[in-house]
Amino acid sequence: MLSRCPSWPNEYADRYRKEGCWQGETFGDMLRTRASKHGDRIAITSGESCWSYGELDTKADRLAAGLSKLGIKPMDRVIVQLPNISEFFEVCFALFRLGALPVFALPLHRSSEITYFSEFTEAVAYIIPDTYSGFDYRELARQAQNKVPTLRNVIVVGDPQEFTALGDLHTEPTILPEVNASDVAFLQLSGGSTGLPKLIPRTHDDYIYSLRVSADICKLDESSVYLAVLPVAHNYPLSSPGVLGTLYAGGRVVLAPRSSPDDAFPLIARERVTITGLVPPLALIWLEAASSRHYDLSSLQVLQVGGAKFSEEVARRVRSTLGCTLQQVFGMAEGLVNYTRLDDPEETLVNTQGRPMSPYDEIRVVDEDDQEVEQGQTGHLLTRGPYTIRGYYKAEEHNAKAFTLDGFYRTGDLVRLTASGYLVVEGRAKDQINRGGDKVAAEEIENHLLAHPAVHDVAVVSMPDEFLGERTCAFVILHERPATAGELKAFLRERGLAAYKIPDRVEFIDSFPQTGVGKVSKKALRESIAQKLSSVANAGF
Ligand code: J2J
Repeated sequence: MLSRCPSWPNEYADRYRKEGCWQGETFGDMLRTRASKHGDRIAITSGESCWSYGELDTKADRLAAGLSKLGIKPMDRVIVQLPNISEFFEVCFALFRLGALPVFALPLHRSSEITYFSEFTEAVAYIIPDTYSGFDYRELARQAQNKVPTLRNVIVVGDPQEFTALGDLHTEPTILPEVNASDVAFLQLSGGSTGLPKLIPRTHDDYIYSLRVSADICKLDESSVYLAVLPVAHNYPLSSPGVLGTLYAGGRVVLAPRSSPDDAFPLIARERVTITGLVPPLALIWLEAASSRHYDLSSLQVLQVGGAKFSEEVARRVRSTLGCTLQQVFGMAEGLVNYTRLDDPEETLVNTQGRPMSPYDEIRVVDEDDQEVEQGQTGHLLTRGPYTIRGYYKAEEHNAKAFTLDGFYRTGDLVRLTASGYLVVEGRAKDQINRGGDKVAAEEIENHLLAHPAVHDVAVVSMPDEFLGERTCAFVILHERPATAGELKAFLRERGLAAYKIPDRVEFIDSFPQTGVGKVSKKALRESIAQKLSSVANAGF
């Protein structure tokens, strides 16, 4: 058992087992069963290479043995920062079999994030590609190892330099300690709204349940081909139904190295892809490209769009342009995932963000005092259920605020429930910027900016953006000493912050507008930048 991970009270755990949600299956079992059933079928296609279920199973066993020999033990934390490559899967399943816990970092994370995850989880190993997208991850590993003494092993896919090559770890499978389905399987990252990102403990039982239901709703079977366009470590392409849901159903995962239409469309045509998942800005790019490119996209049955609000106007173009069904997905790494169903009427598909996937998901839409609002009114979304966590890892103080006493997770989303039980996302109460699906916690960026000697105070807010939906604007009050926007952005980059977290715009200001109780009014700041942008846009035409 991993300590400091809140879990479901016994009465709920018993219920979820009795109702058949949690079936006691581990990820190790899941792959073993698929390998014995579909041994020779292709599980993963990446470029010219294809791995069958049997091969993946064997690789996972051999790697698990190698990792164990290296001294990695059950419940040890291992930072996994891999892009969309086949090795992601052998690493995950090897760690799952070993009972060690992947901590899923995104390829765009840099030293600030990686050092923090390593320190906070006391990780013993870090698994990276040699280089990817022009960036050398071994340099990142050196920085992290310098700062975090627990980080004993760096394992590299490709040229390891002074580190260990993943390929050299494979060894004869050994008998490994038993893994419990009710144990934590990995730590997922929260989109976050606080100074430091929170870590989400997901169990084999709860996550596999979410895969089973997702695969069922998306009608996945052995003939399904899922194209992974978004980074697979993110919860959405990982599990909704994503790559793991596809493997659950015995289908085939095709890994896209990049997300552009020029990379993805030929893959769809060649591999006869049936389903893929995008964020709204990418969906827009694909729709615009579809008319000018002449690839055969006729195999595509479902285009999922989620991670941020998809505009109705663009949503309407999906069927007419791509000839497939749109599925809106409103989910969160903490658990709850809502889907529109494939046979929903077009109006539901384009106007709502779906409904909870499980009949055991409990939803409450409440006002500021936690009282339920009338159906159809906008309120805060709270949720509890068989795959929604009861608390973050090592975050007791935050958990007391982020969860109600009776275990509902406060999503921070403002939603409205339709008469037929579908959710419409109307906004957000959490202090976060949703940059086209990439989540930026305002406080995290504010803390970094406050470390700059010229900065007296700062407030980071969202500003409207036609393409990404939102971008980030930092309002800064300077000390006497001057500084430019460029200087502040460079400062954040030097601190090793992921590029998508660097503010898109910096506005210098003398004082902040205040709320009635004397707090900084972020609402007034959002309005002021939105107004400024719209007057600039109007002046241009
Ligand atoms: C509006 N906001 C949305 C949507 C997520 C499936 C799909 C997405 C995620 C994800 C995920 C939205 N419309 N369709 O994990 O399994 C915003 C909400 C939500 C937050 C969660 C999955 N879909 N959002 O995006 O943990 O604010 O997960 O609370 O990254 O994204 O972000 P994240």
